[in-house]
Amino acid sequence: MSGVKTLGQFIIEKQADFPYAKGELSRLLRDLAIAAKIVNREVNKAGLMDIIGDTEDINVQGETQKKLDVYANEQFISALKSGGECCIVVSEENDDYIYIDSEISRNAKYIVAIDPLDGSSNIDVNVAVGTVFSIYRRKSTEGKATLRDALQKGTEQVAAGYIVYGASTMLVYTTGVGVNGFTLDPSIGEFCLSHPQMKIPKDGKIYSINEGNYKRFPEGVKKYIKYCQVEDDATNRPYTSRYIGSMVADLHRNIIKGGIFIYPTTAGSPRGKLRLVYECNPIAFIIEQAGGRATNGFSRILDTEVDSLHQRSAIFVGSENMVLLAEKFMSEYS
Ligand code: AHM
Ligand code: MG
Repeated sequence: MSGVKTLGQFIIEKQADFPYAKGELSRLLRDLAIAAKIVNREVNKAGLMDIIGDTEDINVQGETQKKLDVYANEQFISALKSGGECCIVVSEENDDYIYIDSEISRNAKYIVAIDPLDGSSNIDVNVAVGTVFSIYRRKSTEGKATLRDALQKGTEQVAAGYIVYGASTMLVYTTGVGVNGFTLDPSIGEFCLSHPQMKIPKDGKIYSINEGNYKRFPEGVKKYIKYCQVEDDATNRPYTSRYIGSMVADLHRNIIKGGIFIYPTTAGSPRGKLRLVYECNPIAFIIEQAGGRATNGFSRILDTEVDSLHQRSAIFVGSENMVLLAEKFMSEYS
């Protein structure tokens, strides 16, 4: 085990970086990591078990839930309940926020927003899926935490992370002091530091967008896609198109290799598809901490006012220079 640093060891070492270093945030991260391991175990077994397939429930977005979405949601909520550091959970799978009403959680200082299993339509075909989470400090100082505590701007996040259940399972997180990535070693059941101080390249040559929606895109996005496809040696074009349809997996690849991920507004979804609170904000925080850029095509994701738990947003995220150029196309043509 020499030379290996586990997530648990790393979190304890880094506790002094936290603005409120009493150990609660460390314990909260630990709780999330425990649930991630349980979800990972089930995701890995998905092809073997009679767990694949739609349940009859429809989630608040009107989409059919997969059984593993439900399972992942239960696991994360249950880990947060028993950990005692979180008073409110906002989840993609629950219409309303969940107030944790227990003796140990009553004075808890943190709020967690989570998409327990993102990209779940990929499970049936054995393609990577992910979890995205965001952590806020409770603002109210007395009584029960309220909806207002849950509707904080992205700039207020104290930590955010994702787990990608891929060829290997990785947990990547930030507490606002850089981004670190840990790979799950299944033989010892621990996330081990494998990608310290992750930095996204300033430029890249991968663009990730669902081009099937091309005709419904804003003019600026159409023009940017055409720019990516033009041959030009000086700028290394044409770029490569890569789109998995699992935001976490698409993002993770682009962080490592350099690239841009775009989910714009479309004619059918004028506010975008992805959800601000538990998809765009955590991803934007991580990317900015890795040296990249995240906007809605015009302004910074993290500065967006949050009006509702399931609010949607367009997102342009990734290598700084690529996002800047896409924004230029947006301001010129959209
Ligand atoms: P989900 O939260 O219902 O899984 O939806 C989010 C997913 C993202 O992971 C992915 O980037 C996007 O939806 C793909 O959408 P589309 O199929 O429209 O390209
Ligand atoms: Mg999602």
